[in-house]
Amino acid sequence: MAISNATLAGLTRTQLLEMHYMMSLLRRFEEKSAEEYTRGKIGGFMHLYIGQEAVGVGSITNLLPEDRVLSSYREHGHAILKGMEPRVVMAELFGKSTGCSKGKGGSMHMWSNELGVYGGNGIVAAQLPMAAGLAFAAQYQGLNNVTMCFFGDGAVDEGAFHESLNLASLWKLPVVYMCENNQYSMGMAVAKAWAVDSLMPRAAAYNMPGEQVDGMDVIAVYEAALRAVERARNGEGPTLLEIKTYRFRGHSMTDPAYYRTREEEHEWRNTRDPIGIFEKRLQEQGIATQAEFDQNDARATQVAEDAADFAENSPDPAPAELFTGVMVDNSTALSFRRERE
Ligand SMILES: Cc1ncc(C[n+]2csc(CCOP(=O)(O)OP(=O)(O)O)c2C)c(N)n1
Ligand SMILES: [Mg+2]
Repeated sequence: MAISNATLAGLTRTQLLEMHYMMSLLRRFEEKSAEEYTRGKIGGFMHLYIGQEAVGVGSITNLLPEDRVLSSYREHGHAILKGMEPRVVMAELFGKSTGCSKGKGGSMHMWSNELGVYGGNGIVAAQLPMAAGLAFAAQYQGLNNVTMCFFGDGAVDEGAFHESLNLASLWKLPVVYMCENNQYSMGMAVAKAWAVDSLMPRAAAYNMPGEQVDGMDVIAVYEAALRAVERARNGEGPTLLEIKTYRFRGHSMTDPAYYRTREEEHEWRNTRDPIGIFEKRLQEQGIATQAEFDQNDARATQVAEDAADFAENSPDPAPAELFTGVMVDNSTALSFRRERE
């Protein structure tokens, strides 16, 4: 099929192919992480983003380098999309000194002040008030940056969600609240946890615009996030997006997923894969070819492999690192250690 100059949502062919590449990269990166976890190279808890790639890619594509991203523990992809090198993310997973947190944080603690990546948060909903705080600081300092905060459907029943949305709306803070509704919080189905079947009444409760979005359609996410980011940047305040998605794997690496059926999982994987849906659309509109998708996928696989090689060959943190970057007075900690030696 001849390749046209057609665009989708005002995005050029190059931009669309880049989005496809990033989705492929997140998929291959997470698959590689799972493999390394099984080999015992990665310890602790690890939560994968497989199935949810369209959410991160569609939304973070709208951000500028000075904008900020906060997320839950399912954040490897968000960090990569905000500019963190896959090598650095993988090294953090391996607990190596070349990781973004010098190997001291691991899977749930991707962080970079320079890139505007403010975690990786293990406490459900902890990132929501921090996002409001960052957005308040930006507003107070007269900066024009936007804070984008990702969280799960489980976070919306925490008090921190309500406190944050109320203040963000009251003070018209430049923040975008992105609920990745993957329909389960650990083993709890949304239908069994929410008294309402949509987040929209909660947006209305705080006088905040809200939108429900198909999270398996990267273009739909892109367009909704674009509207929300523009509102935030224009001083019109926060938006709450409920992005409907599905995680293809368990909650974490050790989840046998007894709370849902294999048929349900297969149905989503086979008919609602966000990468497959995007490829079909790009092909149908004559924007890109299977050969280009294969090329992107091969590159993504190679980058994920390279990240794992880099992590494997990186040094462990030096023992002295135990006493740096922690919230104690280092001199006290060191003298305490000397006394005990
Ligand atoms: C305040 C708090 N309560 C409970 C937990 C235990 N916990 C870890 S993940 C999780 C489920 C969260 O689900 P959701 O917000 O939907 O995110 P998802 O894992 O689906 O991405 C729970 C209850 C926690 N980490 N923090
Ligand atoms: Mg969830």
